[in-house]
Amino acid sequence: MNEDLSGSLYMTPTVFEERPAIAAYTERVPMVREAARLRVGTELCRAYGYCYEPSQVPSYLDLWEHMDWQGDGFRIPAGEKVSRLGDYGANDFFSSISACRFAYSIFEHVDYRGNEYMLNAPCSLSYLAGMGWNDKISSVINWGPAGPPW
Ligand SMILES: [Ca+2]
Repeated sequence: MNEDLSGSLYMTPTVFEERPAIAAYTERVPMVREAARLRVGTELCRAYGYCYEPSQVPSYLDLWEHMDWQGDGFRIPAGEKVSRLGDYGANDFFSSISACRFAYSIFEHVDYRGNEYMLNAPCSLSYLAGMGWNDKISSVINWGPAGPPW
């Protein structure tokens, strides 16, 4: 991951030739557009698996210390955000994420800076290492029912 704030990457899952892939951009707007395009029930969920109907999963976002949703958990209610996970002893700490009804963003650095990964589907992530995010999250937003500024 690039530690230079001016060189951040904006990432969201996508589908390439019916297989899961990560779309990465140097600008935020096209990433958000791609996240908006691949919504619930689209090819994204079919490619990724581990996805649910939105009504089946909670409105809050749960992050976990270890892979497979084990260890200490941390909950972000719908529409809320945490600018410094270190204030809760949880900087660069999380390794898996439970499925959430709403879109959310995780950030490499505090104050929603550095690389961003936005997920706009009710999919759980069993191990963040596979996408390069293990023990890296420093701030997080659960966009809630309003969603991100599409
Ligand atoms: Ca970090």
